[in-house]
Amino acid sequence: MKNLKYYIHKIALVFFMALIFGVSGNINAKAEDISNKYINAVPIMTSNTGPSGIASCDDNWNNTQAYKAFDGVNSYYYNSSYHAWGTHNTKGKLSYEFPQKKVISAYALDYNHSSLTERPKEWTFEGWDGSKWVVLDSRTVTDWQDIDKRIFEINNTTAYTKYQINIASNNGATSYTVNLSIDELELLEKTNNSSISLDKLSMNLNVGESQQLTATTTPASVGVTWSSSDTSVATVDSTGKVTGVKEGQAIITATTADGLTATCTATVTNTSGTSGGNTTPTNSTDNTGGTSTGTDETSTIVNIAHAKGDNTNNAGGEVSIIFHGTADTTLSVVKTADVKEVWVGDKFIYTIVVTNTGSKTAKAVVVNDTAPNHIQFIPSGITTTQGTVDSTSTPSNIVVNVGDIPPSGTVTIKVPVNVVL
Ligand SMILES: [Ca+2]
Repeated sequence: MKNLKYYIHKIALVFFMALIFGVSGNINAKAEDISNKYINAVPIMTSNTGPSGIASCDDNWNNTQAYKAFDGVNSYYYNSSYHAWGTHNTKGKLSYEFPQKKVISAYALDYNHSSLTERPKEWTFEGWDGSKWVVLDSRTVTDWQDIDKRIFEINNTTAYTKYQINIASNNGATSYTVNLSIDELELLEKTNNSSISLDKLSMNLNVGESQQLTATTTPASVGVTWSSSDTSVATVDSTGKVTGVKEGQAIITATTADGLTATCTATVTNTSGTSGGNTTPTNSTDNTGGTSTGTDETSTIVNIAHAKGDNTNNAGGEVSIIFHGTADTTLSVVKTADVKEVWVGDKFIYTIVVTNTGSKTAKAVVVNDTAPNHIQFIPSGITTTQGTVDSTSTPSNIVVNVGDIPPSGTVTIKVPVNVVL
């Protein structure tokens, strides 16, 4: 019966919408599909603190704790258990705190058969800015339907860690054990807030060998499709499993439904092991050349980082420092590697130490480092004792906004890298 009722409700809703569009003419002939525009940012909660974040409220009845409005079940009572947040009061506050800031662009209240008089009538939706609640939305709803999911879009572009619905009144219940309830509350992110990354920037595999690539997406449920730039070298299946076909290099691309991509370079070698060779990064004292000195078997990696401030010269590695007319302080850059010799597939760390050797503060110093052959930076792993990694950083070029460096001041930046063929 429940399914039939739901089906009839859906038909009625579709008909109602068709009627609205018929009356309003062709201006909005196509309804916006809101369900694809947003995704619930709250995980299915199994307690007030698990699996992540914190559900809380100002008051609840024993069996209708705060997290039950986030437990993925849009019913008050289902399968012999309570699945809604509820309080005896006719007003109340229900909140969810994320582990990190999120831009919530809409929220949804979802009910399935529960009492209409227990549902919120007047409320505000709020975000916690660290010192006070900021009202993001105000509503009055008196026409709740038996099965009803309402999505409220809000014009919010600020990231908050904590959001709450602050309900001032219900739709009339006063004599129940629970007079105010929420079957399910969703905090919705725009799906175009999505991102994708892969667990490997590069991989090496023999002909016939397979390795798994794993994509991490935000939101977590964004669908991923996989492709190879050269399926005669390496193929990839629908789960991200890469298989070597013949010697060579192919770019494996993971693409989200929104069209965002992340790539991994797959290098396929023969099982004989004669190809590949080694590469040697040098420390700064060896930074005398910029060209490959080896054959296919070996070569030397020379990498020079540069630092420049608004009022400084452009300094790099062991190269001589060039003065410009307006420069009034000097920087030095010393770059070292934590290894002397590497093989394809290795990881190691470059350390860049920028020192102000002049007598005035170097202003707005930016460190720039372009990857040489065989090196892929790992921007997400970069650490700096001062400043931040610029968001434009890529595996082939990193930018660190160090900021001001006083005379004799030093900044140390550590850059993890992958060695690729
Ligand atoms: Ca629920």
